[in-house]
Amino acid sequence: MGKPVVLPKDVEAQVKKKVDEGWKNNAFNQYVSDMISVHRSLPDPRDEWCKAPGRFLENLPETSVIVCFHNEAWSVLLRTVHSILDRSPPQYLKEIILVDDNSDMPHLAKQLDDYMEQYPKVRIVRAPKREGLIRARLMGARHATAPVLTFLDSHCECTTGWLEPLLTPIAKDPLTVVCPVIDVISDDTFEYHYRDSTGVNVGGFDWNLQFNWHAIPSKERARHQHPAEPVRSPTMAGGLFSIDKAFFERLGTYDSGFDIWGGENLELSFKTWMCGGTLEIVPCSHVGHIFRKRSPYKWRSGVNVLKRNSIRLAEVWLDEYKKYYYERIGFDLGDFGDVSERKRLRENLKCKSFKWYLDNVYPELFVPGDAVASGEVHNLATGQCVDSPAKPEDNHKPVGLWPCHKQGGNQYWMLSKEGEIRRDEACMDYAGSDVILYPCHGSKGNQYWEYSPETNRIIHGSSKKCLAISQDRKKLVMEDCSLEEGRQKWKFENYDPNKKL
Ligand code: LR7
Ligand code: MN
Repeated sequence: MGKPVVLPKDVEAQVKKKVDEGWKNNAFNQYVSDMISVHRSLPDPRDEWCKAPGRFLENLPETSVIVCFHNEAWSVLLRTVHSILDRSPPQYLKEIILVDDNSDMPHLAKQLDDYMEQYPKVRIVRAPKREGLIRARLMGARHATAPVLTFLDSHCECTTGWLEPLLTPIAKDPLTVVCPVIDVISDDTFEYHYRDSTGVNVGGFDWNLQFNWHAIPSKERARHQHPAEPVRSPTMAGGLFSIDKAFFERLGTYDSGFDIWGGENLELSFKTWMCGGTLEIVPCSHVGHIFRKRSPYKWRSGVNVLKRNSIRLAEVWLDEYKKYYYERIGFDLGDFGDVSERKRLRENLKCKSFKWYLDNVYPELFVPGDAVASGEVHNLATGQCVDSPAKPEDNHKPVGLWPCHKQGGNQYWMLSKEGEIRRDEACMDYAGSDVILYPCHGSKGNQYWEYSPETNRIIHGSSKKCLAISQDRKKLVMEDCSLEEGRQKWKFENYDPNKKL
């Protein structure tokens, strides 16, 4: 039933060795997975709303489920396959295509062929050389014979009723691309975690072209009567979705120049929206996924694969907005190959502009060009600057100080029209103690700041206190405002009052 397996702390040395080995090879606890049935039962995570009779269409189109893997653990791969076989209405499951992306773990060769022989719906195709997950998926798609493609990672578990809610929106409108809710399977205990539909998030991205999750915007929420209805999402996580095969092909599938991992999820998201489709997350469909803290397999050596994929993506789909990504990689584009064919594809499809996408599909995204001020935030009395790497792990931590260095980087801040001081999705936030970074929430409150280039003060909106450097000059503090106090005087670079709301 998806309950955790917790190993005792004092396992004998031989077991400990196996546990460590499992972690090393897979970046999850393979030892624990091997203890659990490959047919394990799971709780039914759906809202009652989803179970009402007639909620989903009957006579849905068939789907080919494509699962790519490179060196997946035996029990984990089998549990993925069995959860599909055990929990999909047979009339909708045409086949499962396992694409072996040139694995070298011995259990994935003949042993896998022999095992799967008893399941006529399972087909195995093998890449003669390592392709990476994007071209492996394309290989799977070429072998697929059903009108709908469903992609899953090789460490997933489908729950009761997962498939009908995915196929229904596609049956109604084949330009709809749908994703299930992705539940977390613990990488350590294999516990299955899930929440009801009120916890559903939608996908976004930042200007590093990294995918992220958000609360459902209020405007989207207002379109719905019930939280379990499909919600529009600007982007998808990438691994788990269904798409009409003809639509996937019309969109030019993926850029086959994408190597190994990454970027393809944003490519498909952007072009789905920009070229006439809709992307939705379907709260009635739950599929579990093992989230890992590191990638266990080899990437290419000597090339930054993800960066190269992202540049190809930016070149083809981002129009004038690509500069924001390029700024973040120091305009070091390197050799990203030929994208002329992908550009032609976009032209032939007559897709809308990226500006249209931002204005209509993802208006919540902060566009750096709209900032009222940008650059360093310089303390006039001390020559120190507000400084933080602003990485996700810096969220909830105090913002630092460092001598101003004029190199941007950790000292590059933007003042948004809405009065946020931010770097990408991290905002300066004051709730009464330290000035910290916090994911931007867009609701002003503790993230609202007023900068005046005349008084050089930065006044916090809700507390009316002034941003200052402490007496010992070591940290940022909030103080009662005083016009004389140099420690409260700041200069925000590149201030442009015309950009104010
Ligand atoms: O070279 C490779 N060949 C492969 O066949 C590398 C990987 N793979 C397989 C791999 O075995 C796995 O089944 O491809 C699948 C995805 O690889 P993961 O599990 O290492 O990726 P991930 O889960 O960390 O990454 C997410 O982002 C990727 C970007 O390219 C893909 O879109 C993944 O499918 C995607 N996973 C999800 O969306 C699940 C939810 C994660 C989140 C958020
Ligand atoms: Mn994965």
